[in-house]
Amino acid sequence: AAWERRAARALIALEGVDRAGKSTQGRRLVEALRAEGTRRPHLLFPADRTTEIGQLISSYLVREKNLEDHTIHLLFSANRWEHVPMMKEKLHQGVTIVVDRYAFSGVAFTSAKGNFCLDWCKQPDVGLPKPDLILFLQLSPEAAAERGNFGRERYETSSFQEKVLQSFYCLMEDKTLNWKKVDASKSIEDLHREIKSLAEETMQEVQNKPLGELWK
Ligand code: ADP
Ligand code: 2DT
Ligand code: MG
Repeated sequence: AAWERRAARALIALEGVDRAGKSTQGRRLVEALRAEGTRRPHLLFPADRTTEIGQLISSYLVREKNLEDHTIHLLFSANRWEHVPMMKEKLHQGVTIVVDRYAFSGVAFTSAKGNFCLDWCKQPDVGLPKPDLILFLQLSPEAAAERGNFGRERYETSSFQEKVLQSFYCLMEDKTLNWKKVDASKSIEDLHREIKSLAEETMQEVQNKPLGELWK
């Protein structure tokens, strides 16, 4: 239908090290888009801890459960795939989706463990809906560690986060993806304004464009 083609929809991913402000900005962005009349913008946490797979992931992150490194990697990917039918449906209806972390976190965290090649890490997520915009919230691991609640979960050490950051830099070299780096040391409000304007620009640009497939 004509309205479907006219509808501005975008898939926007927020990435960055722990405590960079992804969840804060994801909530703010969706609220702002909604207030401006964008149809039902949707916020999704692909480390969604509510599904059965998500509960396994959650117990791993809080150190209740140990899982072998390949296994947890595949579970994170499965947790994204289980949302794909819903994501496609919403995007086709013209609904913008903001994802708080995506396949890039999957690859960055697992490859930071060492003994994993980037290519192996990417394979399970090949073909996922391709984000129209990936916002990278850039913050030094030292600055991140000074923010609230750091250090409670698995992966939350400055040395590991430093490796994660290096993996993200490798992924950002892929120019087939629309990465935009933003300075996450700014105030919540300033960062929000910047992110909102980048999101709106993208929503305009992707009108009428088909949804792409990630890493394909
Ligand atoms: P993430 O989802 O990236 O881990 P959060 O959005 O949960 O990060 O934010 C982590 C902590 O840092 C929270 O306590 C939040 O209030 C705070 N915070 C978020 N953005 C900023 C900012 N721009 N400046 C200072 N503190 C921030
Ligand atoms: P948050 O609740 O702060 O987002 O923490 N992770 C996440 C992975 O290792 N692989 C993934 O695919 C994803 C999405 C990052 C979730 C933690 O899980 C890590 C931090
Ligand atoms: Mg978060």
